[in-house]
Amino acid sequence: MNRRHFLKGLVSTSYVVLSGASVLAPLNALAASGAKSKDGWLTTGTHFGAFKIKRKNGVIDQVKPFDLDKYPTDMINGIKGLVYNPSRVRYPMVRLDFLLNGHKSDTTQRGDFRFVRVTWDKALNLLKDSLDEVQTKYGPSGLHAGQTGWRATGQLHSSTSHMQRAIGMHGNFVKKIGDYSTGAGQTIMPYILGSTEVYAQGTSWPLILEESKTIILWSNDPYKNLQVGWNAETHESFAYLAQLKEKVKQGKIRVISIDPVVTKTQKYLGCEQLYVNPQTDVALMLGIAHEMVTKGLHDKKFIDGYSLGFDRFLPYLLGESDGVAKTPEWASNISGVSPEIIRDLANVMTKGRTQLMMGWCIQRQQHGEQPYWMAAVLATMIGQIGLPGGGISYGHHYSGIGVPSSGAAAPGAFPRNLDADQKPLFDSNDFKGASSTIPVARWIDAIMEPGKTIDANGSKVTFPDIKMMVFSGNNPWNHHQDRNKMKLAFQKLECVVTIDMNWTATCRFSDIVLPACTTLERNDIDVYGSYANRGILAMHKMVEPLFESLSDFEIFTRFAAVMGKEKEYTRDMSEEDWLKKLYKDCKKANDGKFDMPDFDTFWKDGYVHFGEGKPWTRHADFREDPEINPLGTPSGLIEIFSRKIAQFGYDDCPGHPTWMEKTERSHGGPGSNTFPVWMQSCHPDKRLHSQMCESKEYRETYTVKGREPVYLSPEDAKSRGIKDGDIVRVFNDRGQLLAGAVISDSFPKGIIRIHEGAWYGPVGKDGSKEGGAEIGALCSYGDPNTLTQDIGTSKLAQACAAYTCLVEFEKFRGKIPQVSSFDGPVETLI
Ligand SMILES: Nc1nc2c(c(=O)[nH]1)N[C@H]1C(S)=C(S)[C@@H](COP(=O)(O)OP(=O)(O)OC[C@H]3O[C@@H](n4cnc5c(=O)[nH]c(N)nc54)[C@H](O)[C@@H]3O)O[C@H]1N2
Ligand SMILES: Nc1nc2c(c(=O)[nH]1)N[C@H]1C(S)=C(S)[C@@H](COP(=O)(O)OP(=O)(O)OC[C@H]3O[C@@H](n4cnc5c(=O)[nH]c(N)nc54)[C@H](O)[C@@H]3O)O[C@H]1N2
Ligand SMILES: [Mo]
Repeated sequence: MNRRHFLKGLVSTSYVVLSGASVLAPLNALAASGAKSKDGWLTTGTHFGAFKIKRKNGVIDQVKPFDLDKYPTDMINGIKGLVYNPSRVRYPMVRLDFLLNGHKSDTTQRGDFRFVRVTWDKALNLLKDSLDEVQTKYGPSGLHAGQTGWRATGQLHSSTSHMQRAIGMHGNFVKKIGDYSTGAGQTIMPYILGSTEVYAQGTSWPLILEESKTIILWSNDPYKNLQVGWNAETHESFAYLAQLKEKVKQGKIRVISIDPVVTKTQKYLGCEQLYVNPQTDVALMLGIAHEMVTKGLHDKKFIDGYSLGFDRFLPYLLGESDGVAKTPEWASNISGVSPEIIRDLANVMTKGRTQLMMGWCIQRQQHGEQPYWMAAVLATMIGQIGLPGGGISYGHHYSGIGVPSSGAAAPGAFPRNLDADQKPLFDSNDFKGASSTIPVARWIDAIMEPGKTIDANGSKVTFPDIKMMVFSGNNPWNHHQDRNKMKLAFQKLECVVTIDMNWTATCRFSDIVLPACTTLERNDIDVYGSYANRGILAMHKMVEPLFESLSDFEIFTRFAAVMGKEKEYTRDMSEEDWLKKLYKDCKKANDGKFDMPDFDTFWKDGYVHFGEGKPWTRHADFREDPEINPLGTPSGLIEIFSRKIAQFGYDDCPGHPTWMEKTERSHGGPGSNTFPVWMQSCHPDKRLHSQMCESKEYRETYTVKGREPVYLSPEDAKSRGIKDGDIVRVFNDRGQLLAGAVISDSFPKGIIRIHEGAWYGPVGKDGSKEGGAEIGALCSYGDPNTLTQDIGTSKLAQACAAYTCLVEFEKFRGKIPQVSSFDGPVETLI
C-alpha cells in the first residue's frame, strides 16, 4: 500500500499537504491576551533580557527594554521572531512510520522528517500508551526523561519540571547528574575548594574594581556571555564592565585575556591579549608555577596555613617524580607562549593584587578537570584567596555573578517531583541492576552499550537499557556531540517524545512532537538579575498561544487527565492560583525584610524591586579563620593533592593537577597531521544556544548565504583559496557541514569557530531533506556538533568534552543544497 493511500484511510476524507515554510496563520486572527496596562506597555522577562511590549490588533508590535535594564543587548531585535517564525510547531504531530507501526516502527526512517498531524487527544493517548508499553516491558530503566536544559524563564511554566512531574506520575525513569556547562568543574572543585565554585556567588565587582591591580580573564568572554542570564536578565554586570574599561584606560587595572582568540571582551575593554595554544593551559600554568617556585615568588605562609599537599605536587612540578621539569621552556614548547612571557606572568601575578577569573569553556575539553585544579593551585601559590580583588573565581561571566545579591528570598517554582503522598501509576523502582542516574553527557553511550559499566567520580555506573526518551525544555540535537553517533543511537530507541515550540532537530528525530507555546504566550513570574536577585518580574501574557500550541502547564495537565490524575498534578489549582501562591509564599518569606505589595498591585506595576546588596568577598571567612570556617573539602583546606581523587586510581585524573596530552590537539598535537585545525564551538554572541536561531529576520543579520558563520583566519583562508562570504565545507572522520566564511583577524592560523546552537539541518547525498536521516548526511546550515567528539572529560566527571575536536575545511564546490533546518517537516499531512 503506498503511503498516501494509507494516510488517506487514516485521516478519513480529505487532507491538505502544506509545505512547512509557506504558511503562518493570519496573525490578526489571533485574539489579544487579557492583560491590560495604563500606557499599553506590558512587562515580561526572558533569558535575553527583561522587556516591555506593546501590542496592536492582538499581535506584538513594539519591544523595548525594561525600565531597569540599562544595558539591553542587540538580541532585543530577535524577540518578536521568537513568537512569529516559520519554525513553530503548530499542531501535535506524529512521525509517519510511528503512527503506522508504533514501537515496531522502522527507526532508520527517524529523521526523514515525515510527520502527520493528530489531535491533542490522540497525541496524549499515544504518549500514555508508549509509556505503558515501556514500563510494562522494561520497567523504569527503559525510560530516560532526565535531560534538562535552558527551557524558558518563568517559575511556573518551567517546562522540564512539568514534564518530569507528569512523566514521574506515570512511572519512574532514568535521571542524570551534572550538566553540559560545567560538568568537569562542578565535579572536581568540591575536592579542591569545597564547593562547585562555578555556581557560587563571587567577590563583588565593586571590591574587584577597587582592589585588583591585575585581572586575568582565563578562557573567559564575559562581555559576550553576560548578555544572557538564567533568569530574566537585567544586565547589571555591564555597568561594572564599563567601569573596568575606564580603569583599563586609565592604567589602574591591568587586564590580560588568556585565550587562543581575540574575544569580544578584549576588544571592548581594550585590554591585553595573550595567545595560548588551545587545550594547553595546564602546561602554561605549570610553567608559571615552576617560575614562582624557582624564584621564591610563591606565598609559602599561605600555602602552609591554608592548603594541603603542596609537598606531593612539588616533585612533579620540578620533574623529580617524572623526569620532566615543568620549566617555562617546557611549557613554552607546548603552549606556544614564550618563556619570557611565562616568567613575566609569574612576576605580575605575585606582585600586586591579582584576581583570576576562569571561564567555563576550558573545562569542556578532555581532562577539563585539570585546568580548574591547576588554576586553584596557582591562586594558592599567589596567596590572595579570600582577599577582596584577589584569589580565584569560576563564574564572573555568568548570570550576574559578582553583582552584590539583594539577599531577598526568591519565588518558588512549580514542583518537579511528586508530592510526598503521591505514587506513580507504575511504581517499580527495579532498574534491573543498572544505575538509575547517569552522568549527563553519557546518555548516548548508554543507549549504544546498555549494561556496560564505567567509572564516574569514585563510583561505578552501569548503563541502563534505554528504549524511550522524553525531552522538554532542552534540545539534545543541539547540545550533544557527534550527530552521526546520535543517529545510530536513536535507531535503537523505540519511542522519542519532544515538547517544544519549534521544529528543532530534536523534534525531527522524535516520534511524537507536542507544540508548547512560547514564554510570551502565557503568564508567569521570575526573578530578575539572576544571582543578584534584584527583584521579581511579572511576565505578562502578550498574545494567545499560536496555532494549537499550549503552555507546558496545560499540556501536562491534560496528560495527567489521561492518567486520571489531573487534580493530583495541579494540586487542584489553576495557572492563576499558582502564580498567586508563588508570589504570596515569596512575600511571606521576605516579610519584615523586603516590602512586597499585594499580588494585584505587583501584577499591574510589572515588578517589585529589591535593590542591590552589600559587597562581599568570596572565601574571606576561610581566610580569616580556616579552623572555624573550613572549606567543604575532606581536610577543610585547599587540596593541592587530593587523597580521595588519588585513591580512585584514575589514569586520566591523578592525585594532583597534571598535564596530559589530548587524543586530538592542534599545533603539533595528536591527530593534527590529518586534521590540522582546532574547531571551537563557543557560545553564540547572538543567541542562547539554539534559542533565537529560529528568529528568522534576526538570524539573517548574521548568516552568510543563509548559513551559520565559520570564523577563520586570513592565513587559513588564503591557503585554501577561500574568500569572505564563500560557502565552506568543514569535515572530519565524524561528519561534515556547510557554513559561511567570515574571515577575521581575531582568529589565528589553525583555529576556527562555529558557535554552538546552529540548528542541525542534515540533507542526504541527493541534497534532499528526507535524506537527512542518512548516516554521514551533510549539515546544510552549520551545526558544529556534527563534528565534535562524544567522549567524557575523564573517569572523574565523564563530562562533555566538545572542545577536543580537530577538523579540516575547504571551499565547497558542489551543488549547494537548501538549508533544511528551519521550516519544519518535509510534508505535513492533515
Ligand atoms: N559543541 C558544543 N556543544 C555544547 C556546548 C558547547 O559549548 N559546544 N555547550 C553546552 C552547554 S554549556 C549547554 S548549557 C547546552 C545547552 O543545551 P540546551 O539547554 O539543550 O539548549 P537550548 O538551545 O537552550 O535548548 C532549549 C530548548 O528548549 C526549548 N524551550 C524553550 N522554552 C520552552 C518552553 O517553555 N517549553 C518547552 N517545552 N520547550 C522550551 C527551546 O525551543 C529549545 O529547543 O549545550 C551544550 N552543548
Ligand atoms: N550570548 C550568550 N551568552 C551565554 C550563552 C549563550 O549561549 N549565548 N550561554 C551561557 C551558558 S549556558 C554557558 S555554559 C556560558 C558558557 O561560558 P564559557 O564556556 O566560558 O563561554 P565560551 O564563550 O564558550 O568560551 C569562553 C572563551 O574560552 C576560550 N577558550 C576555548 N578553549 C580554550 C582553551 O583551551 N584555552 C583558553 N585559554 N581559552 C579557551 C574561547 O576562545 C572563548 O573566548 O555562557 C553563558 N552565556
Ligand atoms: Mo551551559
